[in-house]
Amino acid sequence: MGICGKDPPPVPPIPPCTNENVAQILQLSYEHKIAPLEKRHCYEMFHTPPLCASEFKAKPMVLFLGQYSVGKTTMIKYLLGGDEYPGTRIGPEPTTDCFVVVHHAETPRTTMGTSLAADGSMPFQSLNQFGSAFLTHLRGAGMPCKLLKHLYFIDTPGILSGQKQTAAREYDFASVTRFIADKVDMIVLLFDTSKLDISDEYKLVLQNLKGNEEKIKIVLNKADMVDPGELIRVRGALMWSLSKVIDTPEVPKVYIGSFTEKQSKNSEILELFKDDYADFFKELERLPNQVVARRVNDVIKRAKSVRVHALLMDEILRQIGLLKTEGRFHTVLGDERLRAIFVDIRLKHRLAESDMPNYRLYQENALKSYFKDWKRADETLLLRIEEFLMKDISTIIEHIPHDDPSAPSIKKVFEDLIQKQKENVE
Ligand SMILES: Nc1nc2c(ncn2[C@@H]2O[C@H](COP(=O)(O)OP(=O)(O)O)[C@@H](O)[C@H]2O)c(=O)[nH]1
Ligand SMILES: [Mg+2]
Repeated sequence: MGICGKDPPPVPPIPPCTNENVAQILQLSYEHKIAPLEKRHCYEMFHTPPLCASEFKAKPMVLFLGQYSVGKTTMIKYLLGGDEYPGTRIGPEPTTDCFVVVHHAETPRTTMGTSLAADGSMPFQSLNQFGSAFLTHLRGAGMPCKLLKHLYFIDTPGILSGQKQTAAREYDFASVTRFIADKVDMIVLLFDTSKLDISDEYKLVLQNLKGNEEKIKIVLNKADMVDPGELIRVRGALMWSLSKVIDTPEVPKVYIGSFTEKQSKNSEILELFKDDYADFFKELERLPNQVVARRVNDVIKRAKSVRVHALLMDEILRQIGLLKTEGRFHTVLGDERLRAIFVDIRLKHRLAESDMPNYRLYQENALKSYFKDWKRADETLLLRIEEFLMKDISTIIEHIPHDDPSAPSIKKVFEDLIQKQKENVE
């Protein structure tokens, strides 16, 4: 029985895992073995809302980030075979002031943020947490494009240039970006050959991509604007300034390109980028094949974090004791005690530093939370999450399919794109 009274409801039988039902088994395991612990310990208040069913089935998502006018919208248009998504605005001035989810639809249409975030068939319900100030800056753009049968593209408002202009926005741009970055499968970071400086807001956004470094693809765009010799120097300069902001063991690959049809008549330039184009397309092509593995990975990360969260809350409450007054909470959540609790839990459960939540953020959220909702751990629920991490997950990983049935179809889309490019040059 749990430490705190009633036993939780039993886990209903979960069917055996096969190559065909991995996503469904993952979802069932999450709903019955992880989500109940999240609910018990108000995980949402400290981290992110529970995963919803549509997220387990979702197609891979690609997020485009970069300063104003770096060519994000133009690049999406290019990848869609030259078709603009409904409501597209391209230009040298700040154009896209919205996050736009570009998705497949039989006929071109646009949807408001509130409808998009309410649509149970799409994986965007969790965006509701950012409230109406954000939802008015969110749109859906549907169109009948083959590539969109396999992927979602997310276009974003330009990152502000210069210093400390974030206050100009009505919502917290960096938090929204961090949240979306956690959910997506690839993050395309665009840089402009003529404007390499990384603004304060861009730095904040890059710092917020922590933990998602492996999803990042860097594109040095508008390469047609500088001469080929200069490009190498520009690429070096970009890699140098990025290495100071993004913390990765290897210097990330920088794809050089110009994803617009305007310049493709110039065969010399095309010749220069053609390997980068092909490599970049290959990365996109691989996404549907990797999507199940990535969802499994996300759920493992989340399960570990939920477990640590439960252990922390339990220890804090143990130290508070029976007299649960506001004053006691503030004492135990003060730096002296809380830091010691973090160290204790980490050592006792043999966790790495990176397994622990961000200390300051944790403390901040803890002090903002409703103390009356805090609960001690429930042994049964903790055992379930441990069973998931120690046992279930290895069976799930064993059954991750390696060949996506849609692979030939997405491959064809990119072959056509490369062919079209060649014809443009000839
Ligand atoms: N020369 C050149 N211009 C580009 C390229 N990509 C985009 N542009 C231009 O840059 C401007 C801004 O593009 P846009 O896609 O609206 O940028 P966004 O704000 O990042 O979405 C437009 O005038 C585009 O035509 C490129 O590769 N080369
Ligand atoms: Mg744009």
